[in-house]
Amino acid sequence: GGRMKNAQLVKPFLVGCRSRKLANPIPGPVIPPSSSSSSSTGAPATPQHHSHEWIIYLRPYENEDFSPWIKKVQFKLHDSYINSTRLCLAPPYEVRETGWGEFEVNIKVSFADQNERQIALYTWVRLFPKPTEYNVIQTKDGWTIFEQYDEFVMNEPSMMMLDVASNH
Ligand code: SLL
Repeated sequence: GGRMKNAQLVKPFLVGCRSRKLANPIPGPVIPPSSSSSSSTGAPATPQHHSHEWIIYLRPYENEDFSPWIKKVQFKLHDSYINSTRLCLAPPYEVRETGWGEFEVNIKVSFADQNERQIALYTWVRLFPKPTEYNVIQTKDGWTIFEQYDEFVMNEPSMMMLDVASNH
C-alpha cells in the first residue's frame, strides 16, 4: 500500500504511572555486604523491601480500543527487575509490579503497519510525589497518579493505518 499525501493521523494517549504504598511490604532480596557495591564505602547492606505496588501504562485518551493501531508496546524497566524488558502484544498495555525505588522507563511502540516508524517514549515509576510536580493526582484510596498526555502523529500515513483509523 502507498501513503496518503497531505493526510495526518492523530491519536491522543495517556502514559504514566499509578503507585500505592503496600500495607504489608514484601521482603526483597538482601544483598550480602561482601558482594554489595556499598561495602567499599563501609555502609551496611540493607534489605530492599518492596514498599510500593505500581502500574505503568499506555492507554488511549478517550477510552476506546486502540489495539488495532498497535502491534506491540515494550516497556524497559530498571535492570534490578528480573526480565526487565516487558512486552505487551494486546491491551492493557501496562506493567504491574512492586518495588522500592523510582526510575525512568523507556517505552517503544510499534504500529500495526510495520512501515510506520516505531515511537520511543518514556515515563517514570514514581512512588514519592515531589512538591514541585504539578501533574500528580492523589486518590482517596491512596494511589498516586503521575500521568502525561501525548499524541501519536503520523504524517502521510500508510493506507493500512488510514484504514485502521477510519474504523477506530
Ligand atoms: C537508582 N533509582 O537509580 C534507583 C533505582 C530501582 C528500583 C531504583 C525493585 C528491584 C527488585 C526496585 O524497586 N528497583 O527488587 O526486584 O539506583
